[in-house]
Amino acid sequence: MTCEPRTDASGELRAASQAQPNIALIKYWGKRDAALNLPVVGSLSITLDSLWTRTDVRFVPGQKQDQVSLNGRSDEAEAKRITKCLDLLRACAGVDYGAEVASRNNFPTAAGLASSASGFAALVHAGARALGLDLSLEEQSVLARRCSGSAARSIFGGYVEWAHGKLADGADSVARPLLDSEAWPLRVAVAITSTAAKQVGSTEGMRRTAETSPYQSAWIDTQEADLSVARNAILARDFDALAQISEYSCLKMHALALAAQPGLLYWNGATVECMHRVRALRQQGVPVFFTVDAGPQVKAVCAPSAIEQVKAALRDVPGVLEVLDTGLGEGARAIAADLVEA
Ligand code: 2P0
Repeated sequence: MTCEPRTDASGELRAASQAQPNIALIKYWGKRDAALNLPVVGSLSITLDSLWTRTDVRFVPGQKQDQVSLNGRSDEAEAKRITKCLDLLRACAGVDYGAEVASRNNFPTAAGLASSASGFAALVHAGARALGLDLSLEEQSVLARRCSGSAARSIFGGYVEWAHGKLADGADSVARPLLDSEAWPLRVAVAITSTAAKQVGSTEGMRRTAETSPYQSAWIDTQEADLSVARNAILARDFDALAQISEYSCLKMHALALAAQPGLLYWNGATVECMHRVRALRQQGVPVFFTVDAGPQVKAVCAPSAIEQVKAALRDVPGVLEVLDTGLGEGARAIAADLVEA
């Protein structure tokens, strides 16, 4: 990756961007290099549209520290991760300016809704532009990956595959778009079953799993076949094939993590009940399948014609607080700075 600052950068070193969370259908879990955030397996995701992170980044020459506001509040742990991410951009540009960062999500943070994916994709996209760095989307995906693995995928819209790569420096561990969202505009109902932040974050969960789960090598050995099935299902718009392989990958990831010591149990009772409801709907012929990440929310992916029926069925599950509804959307993009505070 070349990181040459543009020579025509002028005026305020400020830019704002929006990125959306993505949901993995073939899951990422496990790192081959924790410092560079290189995954042990490839993964495949869909980028959403109506959930978003909007981030405004302003570098201030002479300022020593970064100042970070997330949803109008300071958060020390997140501010540290943001500073580490900004350091990568500063190293590219050859500057040491502190930054003022304001970021806002329109969905619950850190509860298994991929807020770090949209958050770091938006941060890299805005920060690179603020510094006048001329980075391709693939180069932005590599930088976003180093800040949070799944953020590599939120740089792009629609159906996205992130390669695990083989190179030690991770230059080939990059996400690439597979199919546009308009080419197969599936919808997603998200059943929120808890708004509490999860007890074990993904980074720690992956480390614990790799060290203690007896299923780790089987997970790695079977991932390429799953990716191939999912890729073909997407390119053929074969809903049933995508449903089968996606639920399989989800349950396999959770089985892997459940077998860690101590076991990682990201579900609550409503999570499980939602999964049963989705399967019951599918048995009745409704084109829908579930996926669940490192948190208790259930994402039900369905054909557009089924969205109202799926939402109603999930709303009916005791313990479901709210059901969000989204389509598939675009990748990271520039926005006006006033949209961040609006
Ligand atoms: C995924 N998850 O593929 C998987 C499935 C959660 C379950 O990527 O440590 O926040 O920052 O690389 O990206 C969540 O992990 O973890 C995640 P780090 P990240 O979407």
